[in-house]
This record gives sequence, structure tokens and C-alpha cells, in this order.
Amino acid sequence: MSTVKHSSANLRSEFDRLDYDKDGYITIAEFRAYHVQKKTDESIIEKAFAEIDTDKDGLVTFEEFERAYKK
Ligand SMILES: [Ca+2]
Ligand SMILES: [Ca+2]
Repeated sequence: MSTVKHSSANLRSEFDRLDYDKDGYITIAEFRAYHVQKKTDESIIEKAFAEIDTDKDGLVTFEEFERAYKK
């Protein structure tokens, strides 16, 4: 198995963990719920979400998520 495939699989499971209702998108509410558990600061959460959501439609697709993590 190549390293690239392995890291994509990890990203997919990370994405699924954030996508609570499994509709294929991470909303700000889902993103916040996950990070609040980790005691992340609210302003950091919103800033991070805005950075990942490159087309600013309020939903993070797997493509956007993947792009953010491959930077
Ligand atoms: Ca969702
Ligand atoms: Ca988006």
C-alpha cells in the first residue's frame, strides 16, 4: 500500500468522525461539537472552519477537507 493511499484513508476516517449525521458534509455545528470536546477556543474553531470551507457555503465537503490537510 502506498503512503498516499494510507493517508487518504486516515483522512476519510477523520472526516467521518466529524460528520456526525453522515450526510457527507461537515457543518459548523458538527465541527464545533467535535472541537468543543477537545476544549478548543471558539474563535479558533470558527477561524479554522472558515479556512477549510474555501467556497464559504457553510459546509465542508471531503474535497475541501482533503485540500486543507494536504497544504
Ligand atoms: Ca454532516
Ligand atoms: Ca464548502
